[in-house]
Amino acid sequence: MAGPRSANSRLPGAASSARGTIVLVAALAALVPAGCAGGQESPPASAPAPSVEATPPSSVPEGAPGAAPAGGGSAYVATAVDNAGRIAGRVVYKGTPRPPRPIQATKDHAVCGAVAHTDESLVVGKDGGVRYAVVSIGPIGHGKSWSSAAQPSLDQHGCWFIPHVQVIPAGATLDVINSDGILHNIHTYPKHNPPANMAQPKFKKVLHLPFAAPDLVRVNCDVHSWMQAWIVVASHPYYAVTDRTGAFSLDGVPPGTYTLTAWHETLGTRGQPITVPAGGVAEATIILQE
Ligand SMILES: [Cu+2]
Repeated sequence: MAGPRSANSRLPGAASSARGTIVLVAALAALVPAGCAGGQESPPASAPAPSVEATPPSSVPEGAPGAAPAGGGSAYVATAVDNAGRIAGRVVYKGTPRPPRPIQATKDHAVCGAVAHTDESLVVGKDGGVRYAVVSIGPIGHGKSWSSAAQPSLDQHGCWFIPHVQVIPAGATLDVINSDGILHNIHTYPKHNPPANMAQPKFKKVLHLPFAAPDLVRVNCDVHSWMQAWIVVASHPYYAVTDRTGAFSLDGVPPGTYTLTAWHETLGTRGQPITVPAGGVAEATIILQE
């Protein structure tokens, strides 16, 4: 059914006037010099003027979430990293963001309406910081190992997916948890992994979803149309999700030059070059716009 979230639920490949607008913006951004595309937001003085590219959310360029590994599919190799550097920066929205839209729970009110939620498809904080952007570098064939993170999970709590956006390693199995004690439904829209569409009744507390291949996966609940999350299945550990200030940090980076890419579900993808000094910090500001 057409829920209140549908307008922002841009299916990969789905045609819409909104997407058309983004395509146009992306095309224009690709034509103008980098300094113009970046508007008034200037990168740190130490950073070179970036060349930029912007693509709609449904497109997956190399280096972005869900892109095939560089080097014709060669696998990432974890090694010791000498003189590792760090990338620190922010993803910033250009323009005046629309106000957060309250979510109207249209069923299961006792559970779904217990806590007020607002739409998370574009969350812009103070100073234009964009939350829930996924920042990564590439191509990179070797580097640090994945940190021994806890088992990745996606919780359904108050008819809300928590977290809204997360990065998991390719080959991981995601625990999908039903904390609500009501019927939910897990419906995934992958490009490189088998899709899932299964009910999760109240007695089924955990479902296990394996993701073998790098991917960018939208997740919906067909019972509650406003529920949406994103899973980035990554081929290497140099990924980060921006916080509510738009900040991110990537550490343990082998010195060198990469493409630094930010992806956001509504604002699309933008890449710019970055050089990480041996044992030092490279700073970057990535500007996204609708
Ligand atoms: Cu649900």
